[in-house]
Amino acid sequence: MMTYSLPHLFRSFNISRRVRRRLAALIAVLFLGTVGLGSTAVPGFAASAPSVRGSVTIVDKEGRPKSNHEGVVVFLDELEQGAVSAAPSPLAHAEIRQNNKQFSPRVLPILAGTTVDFPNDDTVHHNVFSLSRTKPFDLGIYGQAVKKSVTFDQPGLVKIYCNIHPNMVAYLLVLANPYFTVTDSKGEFVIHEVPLGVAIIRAWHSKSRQEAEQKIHVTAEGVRDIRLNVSQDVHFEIQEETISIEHKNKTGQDYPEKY
Ligand SMILES: [Cu+2]
Repeated sequence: MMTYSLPHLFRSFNISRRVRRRLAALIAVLFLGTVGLGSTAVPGFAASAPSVRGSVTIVDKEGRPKSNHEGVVVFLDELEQGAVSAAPSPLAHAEIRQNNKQFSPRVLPILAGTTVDFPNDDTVHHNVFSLSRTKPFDLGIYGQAVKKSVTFDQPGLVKIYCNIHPNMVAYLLVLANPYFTVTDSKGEFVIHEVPLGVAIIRAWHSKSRQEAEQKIHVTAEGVRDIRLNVSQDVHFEIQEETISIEHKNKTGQDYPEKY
């Protein structure tokens, strides 16, 4: 149905989310006006789907809050049946660049089915690879301005390395639905236009072995006025652990001392 789709109709145009929402609200008003329902909510018709917002506090091993809380992936899981099929389709391409001998971004959530491009911005060569169960691949050695791509069909974590530079690491989280985001430096997040119903919200941090999770019930209760957005507040605290990024190269050997 049209439950969450209105704002997405405008996604293909190059206009901001705020403008899209305004347009969606306006069209919903027109729709309600046309059929003469006034302010009565139509069952299953949440013109402006609710958002889930909240914050993540990253604490160090002593329990002290860190100064920067960015890079935590927050996503919805275990959605009710039908919610995922109503979800918008994925971005065709995402990107992890090789820049200054680092991957950028270092943490990237994507929807399963998305193709990720790996352009090399550096003057040195890189060899991007992964031995992950989710998606093993080896892009071979390539130099500046070359871009290679991989499509990730299966949900799961993909740790990505460079076979030449052992300090290069990226974490790609391939997710089964598009309801995900990454925290900003304050640890704040918002997942827009989420489906109604019960779901699990999870927070994943590369420096914690355990995902934080919480059950939420997204409701449209009180969404009589379609300009209103119901939002839920969720707070997580994640404690960092010592997780070594040490790993073998793509053939299972140690990296040479000099590289
Ligand atoms: Cu490299």
